[in-house]
Amino acid sequence: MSAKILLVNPPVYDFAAYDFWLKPYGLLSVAGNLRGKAEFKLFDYLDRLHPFAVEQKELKSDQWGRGRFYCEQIPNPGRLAHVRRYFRRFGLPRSMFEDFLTHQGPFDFVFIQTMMTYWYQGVQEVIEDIRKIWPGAKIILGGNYVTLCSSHAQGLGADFLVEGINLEPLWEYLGIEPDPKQPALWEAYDELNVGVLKLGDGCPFDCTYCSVPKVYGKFSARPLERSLAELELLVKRGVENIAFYDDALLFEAEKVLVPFLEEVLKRNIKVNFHSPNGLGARFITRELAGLMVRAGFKTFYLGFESASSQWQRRTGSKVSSDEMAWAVKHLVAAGADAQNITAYQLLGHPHSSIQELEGSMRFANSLGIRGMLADFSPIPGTPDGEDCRKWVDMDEPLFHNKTAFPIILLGFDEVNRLKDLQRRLNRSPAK
Ligand code: B12
Ligand code: SF4
Repeated sequence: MSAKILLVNPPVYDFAAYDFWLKPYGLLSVAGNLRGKAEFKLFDYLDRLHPFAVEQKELKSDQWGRGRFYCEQIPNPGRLAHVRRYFRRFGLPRSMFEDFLTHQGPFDFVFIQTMMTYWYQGVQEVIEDIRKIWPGAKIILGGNYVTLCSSHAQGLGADFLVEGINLEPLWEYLGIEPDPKQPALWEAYDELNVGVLKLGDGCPFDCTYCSVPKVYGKFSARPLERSLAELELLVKRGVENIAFYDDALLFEAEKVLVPFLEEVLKRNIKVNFHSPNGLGARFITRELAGLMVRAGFKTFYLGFESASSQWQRRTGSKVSSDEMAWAVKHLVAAGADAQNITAYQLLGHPHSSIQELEGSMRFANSLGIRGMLADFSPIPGTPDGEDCRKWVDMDEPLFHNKTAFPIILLGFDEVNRLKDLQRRLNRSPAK
C-alpha cells in the first residue's frame, strides 16, 4: 500500500498579507517528484478558491488573479507589542483544518510548507493540530524558514527538517524513490486559476541583503522540457495567470527565457505572465521586451531599490538608474502599459542614510511608472541582516517582519510619511 501524505500550506500570522500570486511552490514541487508513488491530500489555508473563501465577496480576485485573504484580528505577539499596527491571522479558520483532519486522516506523513521566517507561528499552529488529532503522523518541514532559521525551526517539534535544496535525505527518510522529471503536483487543487513556474535557480549577483546566493549558489537553468510540461499542465487545469518565482528570470535569457517564450508562441498558449519577484532591469533589451510582451507578460516588477549610485555600489550593483530608464523605454515601446510596470524600492534598509529614498521614488515616478516600497526584512546570515543585530534580536524571527523592522529603524511617522508620498506619486505619474 502506498504512503498517505498530507500537504499543508499554513495560515499566515502577520500585520499584512495579500495574495500576490502566492502558492506553496516548494511543497507542490517536492510532492510532484512523488507523483503516482504516494496518495496525496492538500490543505492550503491560503487557497482563495476554497468554497469558504469564494463565498466572501470582498475576497474576489482582481483582473490578474490577485486578492485579499480571509483574516481575523488577533493581539500582537509580545515581542512586537510596541509596533502600532493591527496583527492578524490570515487564512481559512482553524476549525476547518480540524474537521478536515478528522475526516480525511489518518496520514503517514505530513509535509508543511514554510515560507517567510517571521511566519513560523502558522507552522506552529498546524503542528499543534496534527499532534492533537493524528499523533502518529510524521511531520516534515521544508522551505525558506527552515533553511534560514534551522535551529529555531528545530524547536517547533516536527519529526524531520529539510534544510536547503538537497532532497536526498528526505527520499531516504520516506523510503520512496523520487522522479525528479515530474512537474509540481498542481492537480492537488480542485480549482486553480493561478500557477507558478521557475525556469532557473540561483542568481549571478551577490546583493548584501539577500539570502539567495548563499542558499542556491550561482545561477543554473532548469530543464526546459520540464518547465514546458508544467506549463501545459497548468493550462490544462484552467490557469490564466502564471507568476515566475525565479530570482534571475532574465539572466542568460537567450538560453532560458527566450526559448521558453518562443515555444509558448509556437504552441499558441494564451496565459498572462507576471514577475512579482523582481526582474533584473539591466537585462531588458529591445528584443527581449518585445518577446515578453508578445508572449503574454502583463505586469513587470523591476528590482530597483535605490537611485543612489553609492548605495547601489555598496549593496552589489545589480542595477543602475540608466539601466532602469532604458528597461522602461524598451518595455513601453514594446507595448507594455507603463502603469503595469512597477519599481521596487527598499524601505527601512540599514544603510538608508545613503539610499536617498525620496529622490529614488521621484526618479521612478519621472519614468512614468509606479513605485512600490518593499519593506525591508533583515535576513540572518546575510551581511545586511547581520548588521541589524544593532537594532533587533535577529535570533527571534518575528523581528525579521517586514512591517515591523522599518518602523523600528525609522519610526512610525517616517514610515507613514514615505508611504503617503509613494501613494501620491503613484496617483500622478509623469507623462
Ligand atoms: C516567490 C518569492 C516571493 C513571492 C511570494 C512567495 C510565497 N508563496 O509566499 C513574493 C514575490 C510575493 C515574495 C514577497 C516577499 N519576499 Co520573497 N521570495 C520568493 C522566493 C523567490 C521563492 C520562495 C519560494 O516559493 N520557494 C519555494 C521554491 C520555489 O523553491 P525551491 O528552490 O524549489 O525549494 C526547494 C527547497 O527549498 C525545498 N522546499 C521548499 N519548500 C518545501 C516544503 C517542504 C515540505 C519540503 C519537504 C521541501 C521544501 O524543496 C525544493 C527543492 O529543492 C524566495 C527566494 C528563493 N529563491 O527562495 C524569496 C524570499 C523567500 N523572499 C524574501 C523576502 C525578503 C520577501 C519580501 C519581504 C520582499 C519585500 N520586501 O517585499 C516579501 C514579503 C511578502 C510578505 N507578505 O511578507 C526573502 C526571505 C525573507 C524572510 N525573512 O524570510 C527570500 C528568501 C529572498 C531573499 N531576499 O533572500 N516573495
Ligand atoms: S539580484 Fe535579486 S536574487 Fe540576486 S542577489 Fe540580488 S536581490 Fe538576491
